Amino acid sequence: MTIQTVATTPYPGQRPGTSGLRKKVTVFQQPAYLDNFVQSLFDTLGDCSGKTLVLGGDGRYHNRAAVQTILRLAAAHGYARVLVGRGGILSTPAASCVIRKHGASGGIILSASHNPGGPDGDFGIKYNIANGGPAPEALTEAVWQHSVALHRYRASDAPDVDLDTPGSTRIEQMTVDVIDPVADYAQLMEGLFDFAAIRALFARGFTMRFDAMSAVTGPYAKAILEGMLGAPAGTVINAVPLEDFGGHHPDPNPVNAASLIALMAGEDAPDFGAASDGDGDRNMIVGRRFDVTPSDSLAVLAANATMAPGYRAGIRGVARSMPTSRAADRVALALGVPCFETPTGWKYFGNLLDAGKVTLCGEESYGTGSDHMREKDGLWAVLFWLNLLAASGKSVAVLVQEHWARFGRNYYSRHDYEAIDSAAAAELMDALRARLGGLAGQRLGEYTVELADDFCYTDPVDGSVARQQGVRIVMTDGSRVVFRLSGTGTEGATLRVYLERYEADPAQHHLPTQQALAGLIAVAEHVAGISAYTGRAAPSVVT
Ligand code: G16
Repeated sequence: MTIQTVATTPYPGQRPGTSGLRKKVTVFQQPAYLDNFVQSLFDTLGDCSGKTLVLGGDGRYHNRAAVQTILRLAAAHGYARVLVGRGGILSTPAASCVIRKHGASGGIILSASHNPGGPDGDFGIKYNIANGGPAPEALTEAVWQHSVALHRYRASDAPDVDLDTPGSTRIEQMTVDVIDPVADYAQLMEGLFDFAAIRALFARGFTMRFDAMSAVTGPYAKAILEGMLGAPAGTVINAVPLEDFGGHHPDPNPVNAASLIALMAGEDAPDFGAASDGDGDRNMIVGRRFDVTPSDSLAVLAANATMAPGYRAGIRGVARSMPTSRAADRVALALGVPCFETPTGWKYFGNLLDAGKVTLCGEESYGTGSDHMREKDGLWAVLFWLNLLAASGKSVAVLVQEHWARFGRNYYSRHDYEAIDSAAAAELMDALRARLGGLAGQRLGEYTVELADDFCYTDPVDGSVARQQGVRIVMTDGSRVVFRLSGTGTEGATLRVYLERYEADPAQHHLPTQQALAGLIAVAEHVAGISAYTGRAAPSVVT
């Protein structure tokens, strides 16, 4: 076993996006592609000697090979200890939990989240810092800048480590501890929620279906829902993580989790349905014949947080990404706590959480979380809902309808135009930006524009500035249309159009969402010329 210095050639495209570096598996399989990126990361981090690193991924194709590569590089950079999940598995929230609990200096998570897996699918790598959260943009940009001039990497030539047997081994001077990927996370959940009340709910015959989509959450959901909480066996479906997710697109929304939605719409629907994504940080909540939008989920959790033991003292504030509906803003106002609007990307919540300014955060992209860690957390959101259902004795539908009656309803939808031509997408955004200055005061359909800008965020904690984070057109009645390009896709560009309309009158809360938003959908097309630029008559995904 010796440490080798290996000459390498830089890859130009190693720039992390919204959440780490995501590329096709075949890109990651190129010679030294992963070695280069990890070397750039370690060079950027500086002295790693004596430190602890957490390592794991969502189990997708290439996960195991990548874990072995990273272990060999970590050993060559002086890490004292690496905690790796058994089988190379750690969900994103579990990795965040383990980093914090064991005082690690950071962690590497191998995942392309909700993107499809398998040999022709996507792979990804992201680095989380000592607070357990995604690396800030300053760090990921520095890694990328370093990668373009990289000419060598250093790695041990040690053989593969046995990832399937818990216990300790060594590579060079570094200890590799293979740990149970579920235990620390399950313990954290037990401290936040009223497990006794949820157990009693299941004991009374409450029924649930949790779709793990053949991705990483299966073992966590089985252990917690069926093991600790006594839900009947079979409550968790698609529970075994598969390298290709069994062909599922592990993106928990009504389009990709269509079978769960169909089950929940049926006559014999369970009381509660939920799904999670590839790496376990997203969640979808479904009641019997009642889908909950992620934006509403955040608002309902915020309004009822004190029902859960971990939040009994109340919440300090709420944060949501800019395109997420403003439903949570109304709750924050009523509670007398601040509501922060951040750019898309969980990394922007980190400073607010660390500074104690917010307790709950959420995004329209099926992500919800709190200060219990620094990632969004799919199963946590499901357990929070179970806690509310157990404590209130109400159904999902009643909880949300009562919420609307009190705060008003924010009708909300996202229209995605996936895999469109990148140049056309950039032109659309440029043309839109060029129009912004003249839009305020203009009448668009039944709406009048109050504000039109390209969202710019100044972090209230460290003063860092993030520009061009999405074009928003806000109407005088609070309705909004937001346009931005996705930072997580791997094929061409994806245009996201976010539509929101506020309705205070409970008599108007029953409309089908797309019907309620029809006027704004027309405004979006009129303002941005979507079909002309993209060549698409309709979005590819509507959620
Ligand atoms: C990531 C980020 C989220 C973001 C989502 C969608 O989620 O962590 O903050 O909302 O991507 O980003 P975009 O609209 O740029 O595609 P995940 O679950 O993919 O890690």
